[in-house]
This record gives sequence, C-alpha cells and structure tokens, in this order.
Amino acid sequence: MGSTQSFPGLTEDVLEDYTSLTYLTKGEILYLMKEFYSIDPEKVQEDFHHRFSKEEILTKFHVLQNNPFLDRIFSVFSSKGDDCFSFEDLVDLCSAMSFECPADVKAAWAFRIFDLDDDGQITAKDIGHIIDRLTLGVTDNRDHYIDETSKDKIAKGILDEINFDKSGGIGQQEFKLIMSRIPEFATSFYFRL
Ligand SMILES: [Ca+2]
Repeated sequence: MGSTQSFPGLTEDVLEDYTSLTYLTKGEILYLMKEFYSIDPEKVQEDFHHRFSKEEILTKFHVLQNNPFLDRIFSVFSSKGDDCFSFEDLVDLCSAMSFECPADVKAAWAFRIFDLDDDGQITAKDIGHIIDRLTLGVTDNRDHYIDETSKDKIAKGILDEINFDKSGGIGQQEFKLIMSRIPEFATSFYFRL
C-alpha cells in the first residue's frame, strides 16, 4: 500500500459519489485532484469548489493545450459559463473523454462543442468553422487552407447526406445517430490522463 495523499473536501464519501456518477475510476479521480490541487493548494484548501482559470488549468493539463476546440471545451464544460473549471467541471470533462464513456454520451457532449454558435443545430456555418479549426489548427497553418467554395461544398455534402429531416442543420438526435455509425468517433473524442 502506498501512502495516499488526502485532500480537504475530497472525503471517502465524495470520492465514492464521483466514482459512481462518472466513467472514471477512483485512481483517476485522485490523480485529477492531485493535479488540480497542485495548481494552488491554498485556494483549494480554502474552497473545495474554487474555480481555476483556463490558463491555470492548462499549466497542469497539457493534453488540452493544442486542442483546436479548447475554447469550446471550456465554454461547454464550465458549469458557470465563466471559462473557469471547478474540480467537478474538470471531472465531468475527463469523464466524457475517458475510454469508458459510452459513444452516445460522448456524442451529446461533442454536439455541444461543435455547435459553435450555441443555436442547437450544426449548420453549414458551424461546419465551415469546424473545418477551419481542424485544418488551420492552433498553428494557423496556411498550407492546409481550404477556400470558401470548397468549404461550402464540403458542408453541403455533409448536410445533404445526414440531414434526415432536411431542416437545414443537424439536430442532436441526428448527430448521435451519425456518431453511433462511425466507430472512430468515440476513440477520437478521447484523451489519456
Ligand atoms: Ca449552430
């Protein structure tokens, strides 16, 4: 038995709750707390629900650093919509990204991340911006730049193929169905802690 560091607020009961409410193991939750706590131990001691800024979170979770949807991830998973994460927000994100999380749960989160303008549909406009983010990435690599006409074509192709009710955009149910047919999706919406 190794010595287990204990953290104020993360009692055995709370740990049990997180384990049953998420797709994470006890070990993973403890690891997350260790990293979260180390950002600023005093702040977490003072308030278990302390919210760290995006920049502070990134200092410990490099896995997020180059994600082209970083801003969306923080916007969607921040429970107060302030681009900051409490420990629970961080746990929710890592649960959604975990290997154990079922594809339909991942799809529900991914839908919110890809619905860039938060209007409840993934439209051609969202798809155009998604393509930009995926191709330009965070490095703004112009070599992979896709012109507007090609982007419109790609967006139209995707929408024609999967917009079953021809509403102009993809709703959450359609999106879930699409994702369930693409097994690669679940593995791409995944990161290792
Ligand atoms: Ca949208």
